[in-house]
Amino acid sequence: MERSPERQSKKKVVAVVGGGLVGALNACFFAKRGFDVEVFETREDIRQAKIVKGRSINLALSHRGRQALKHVGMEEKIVSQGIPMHARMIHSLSGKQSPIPYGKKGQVILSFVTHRTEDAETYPNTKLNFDHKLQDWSAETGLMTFVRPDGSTEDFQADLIVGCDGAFSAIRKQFLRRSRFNYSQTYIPHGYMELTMPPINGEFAMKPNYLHIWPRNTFMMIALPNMDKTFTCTLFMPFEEFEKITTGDEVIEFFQRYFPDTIPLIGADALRRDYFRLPAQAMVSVKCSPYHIGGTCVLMGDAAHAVVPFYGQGMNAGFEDCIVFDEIMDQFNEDFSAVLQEYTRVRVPDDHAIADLAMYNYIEMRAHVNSKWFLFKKYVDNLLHFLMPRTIVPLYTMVTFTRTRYHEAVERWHWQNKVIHLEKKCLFFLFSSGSFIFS
Ligand code: FAD
Ligand code: EGU
Repeated sequence: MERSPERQSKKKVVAVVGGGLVGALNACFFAKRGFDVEVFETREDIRQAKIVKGRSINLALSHRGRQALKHVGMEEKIVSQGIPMHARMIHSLSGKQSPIPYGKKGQVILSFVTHRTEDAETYPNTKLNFDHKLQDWSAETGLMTFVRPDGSTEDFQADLIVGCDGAFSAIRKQFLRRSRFNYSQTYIPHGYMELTMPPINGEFAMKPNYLHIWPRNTFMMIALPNMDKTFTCTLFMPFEEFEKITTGDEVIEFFQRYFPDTIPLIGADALRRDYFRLPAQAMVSVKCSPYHIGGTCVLMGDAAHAVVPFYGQGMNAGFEDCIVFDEIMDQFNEDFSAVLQEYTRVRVPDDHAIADLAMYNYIEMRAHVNSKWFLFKKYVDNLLHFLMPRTIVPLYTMVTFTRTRYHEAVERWHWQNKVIHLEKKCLFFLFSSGSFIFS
């Protein structure tokens, strides 16, 4: 069956491939502009599914993501379904908990659970096509072929194809065949595993309005609160170490050694069982450019830039992609070839910057970040900001609580580090020459 874009409306047809977080939001942006939007998603419609398969991780939503939701009038709805976190809670090995605020009052990040594709359907000019897996497409004609669960295929043609199909993008495969397309992907040696911490006597097992962190160099655990009073704990460690643990007793021994305070909270029996339920998951960093082919296809979200999760920015960056694209649509009057070219020009440096930052933070955390070091670093960050609020703004503040372009945040960070370094030198000089003079 072939569906053609000739409809009553003369508006162009936009096909969004991938109905994940970024695809669903993007559909709203295009629908708001009045395009005919078709979303194609491999998975079945989760509203009808009996069991929701796979993992539904909770994510930290911060300023960039919220701004994007605001553009399509969804900020309030999503925010009301999330839990605000105004500080990190650092768990030391001894079980001591120390909070470090993110910033001023009102500077919070939100913990919320994903899977909101259905929100896109509030627009009448948007159609959701679940059970549609993109198999192949042509950059020349814009013709896409989808496979249905029964094995049949379906073709579709659109004026614009928006590839939001995640880190292993099928849309991106066609880019790879072309000349002058840059591409790199890196798997990090760490994997992650999710464990649930249930409520105790109907209440959160730990303080809810925090991002709980157990920094142990190579091993790290993070916990985010859920609306049902559980926490989702994410354990990060090298695959090698995951594989070393093969029995329930070894799981307990491992937790006893590194995360003893969590054993009674997760429950020893649950730990023994859940550790072996799913294998550890891999994390990949993908960078590429350009993001477009002519005036017919553009990549956004993880399809364009998968980042490792060590800045909590993957989804936020993908949501910001949608705003940036939308702004360029205004500037270039919805002329796709001009818009796509400009989008690549503007967005590549920023997405590459956040990919690099996230990787840098991964390397730094695994190298020497234990709870003392983490507390010390954030304390110094916040102190310098307090002393010189205009000169020194912590990097995470620029990344998490502003829409400063990612590449500018990095430049500013380098500059600030030079200033700090210079001040340290001056202080040292004053101190040492002073003690020399007075000695
Ligand atoms: P995805 O969410 O991967 O969606 C892609 C969609 O495309 C899927 O629904 C898939 O079924 C569909 N699809 C794939 N192939 C096809 C095909 N051939 N045809 C049709 N459909 C297809 N980000 C944050 O901002 N904050 C966080 O706290 C955070 N924490 C994270 C923690 C972990 C452990 C990980 C791994 C990531 C984290 N991220 C976080 C990153 C975030 O999950 C991703 O950046 C985000 O999900 C990307 O959204 P997306 O829509 O681009 O891709
Ligand atoms: C990792 C996995 C603390 C959810 C980076 C901070 C993260 C999240 C930090 C995950 C960390 C790390 C920042 C936020 C956030 C911190 C941040 C990381 C949410 C530099 C569900 N990171 N994350 N930085 O500052 O800017 O608190 O899985 F441990 S939110 Cl790794 Cl702000």
